[in-house]
Amino acid sequence: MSDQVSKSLHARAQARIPGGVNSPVRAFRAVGGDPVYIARGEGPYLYGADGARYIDYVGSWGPMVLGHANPAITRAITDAAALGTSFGAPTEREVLFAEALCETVPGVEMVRLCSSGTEACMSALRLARGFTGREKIIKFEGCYHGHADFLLVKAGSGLATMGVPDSAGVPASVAANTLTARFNDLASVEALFAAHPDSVAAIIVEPVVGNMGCVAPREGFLAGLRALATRHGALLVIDEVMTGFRLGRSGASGRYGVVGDLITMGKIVGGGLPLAAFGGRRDVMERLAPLGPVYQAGTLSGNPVATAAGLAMLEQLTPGVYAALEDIGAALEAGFREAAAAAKVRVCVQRVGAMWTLFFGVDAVTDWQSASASDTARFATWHRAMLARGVYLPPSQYEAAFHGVLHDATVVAETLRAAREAMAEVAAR
Ligand code: HOZ
Repeated sequence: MSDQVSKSLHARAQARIPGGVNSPVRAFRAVGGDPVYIARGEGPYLYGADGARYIDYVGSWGPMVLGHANPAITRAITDAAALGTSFGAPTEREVLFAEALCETVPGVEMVRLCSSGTEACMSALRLARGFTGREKIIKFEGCYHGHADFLLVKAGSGLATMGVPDSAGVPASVAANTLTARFNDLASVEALFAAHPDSVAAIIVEPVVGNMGCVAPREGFLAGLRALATRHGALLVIDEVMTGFRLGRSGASGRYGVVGDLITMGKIVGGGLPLAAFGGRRDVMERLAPLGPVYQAGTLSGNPVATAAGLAMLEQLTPGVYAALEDIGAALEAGFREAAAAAKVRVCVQRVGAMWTLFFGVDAVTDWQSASASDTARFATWHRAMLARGVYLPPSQYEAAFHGVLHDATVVAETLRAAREAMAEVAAR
């Protein structure tokens, strides 16, 4: 598909926006070619600026579990916007939203709304530091929790994609308080606690990693983190920005039966608008200003239009949605495996519910070491071959793909037809 409109828009964008994009992974640098400029979305489809239709497996990097332009969400947004778009003062919808999150997400007794996953993680960790009086944070290599300075250490997502896991501009003194462990390796976490006694405020973890591609926790890993955090007087912060309301109504916490002290949420909770949240234990949350000394704020936090979209999203997330997501995921997974086997392409298909990744050239991915061994050149060929056949995948080996409930049998069949041809193209390279 040659998209001259996108090409020309991208040339103009690059003159005025660094790299032509407002978030680095959108630039398609890891897969070659120009990004597709999107004119509109409808259900499981995106339509490019030149009118071409794509089956969308990026889903705005997670939120579009009900598809694009969901009628109830669109109605809620327009109704709310007609009453005013921002007040910087409390509204009833914030209360309803907070109540809904507390009723649904394990461990959430109180919640504070903000506007992005970055803010949610940054604020939750400030709170953890304020609550414990400790400074160090343990994160996992290849995990990504937004772009706050102290979290850009051995980070996944766009940093892993560009091969620069640490960012310039982060003071060494700030990064020094971030300790990194190996995902799925409890011994590496224990070693950090042993080396830094009484100084770790929190462990933060993506319970199912999406930011090095999709990587599931080993049996017992999350429970082990829970036990280690408790034993060492640190808080467990579960980053459910990607997994929240995707891996079930109660997120990964519910799916794996682990309760964090703090939980961060974003993406799906906002119904596609800028809304995120962090919440957890009442005694911890009560340390936030104005009740406590830990400051956190935002003009657009709890925005009336965003909470309207979020509530309209949450109302539609029934058990039937999750059953459908699981069935669609299973069909895609089986089809991708068959396509790879038929073309004799070495690939490992990893999926948890409605998030998945095809890692090329490896047999299993359990942590950043194994993820980074994958064949990114083959991934790039696969990406381009799928895009040429109208299937829009995340433009990086190190980003999970997401399907929604509207990726029905017809859409899956079309995807798998493209996959069989694309795998043959990968094999031929
Ligand atoms: N951080 C997002 C993926 N892990 C990418 C956001 C974007 O580029 O829109």
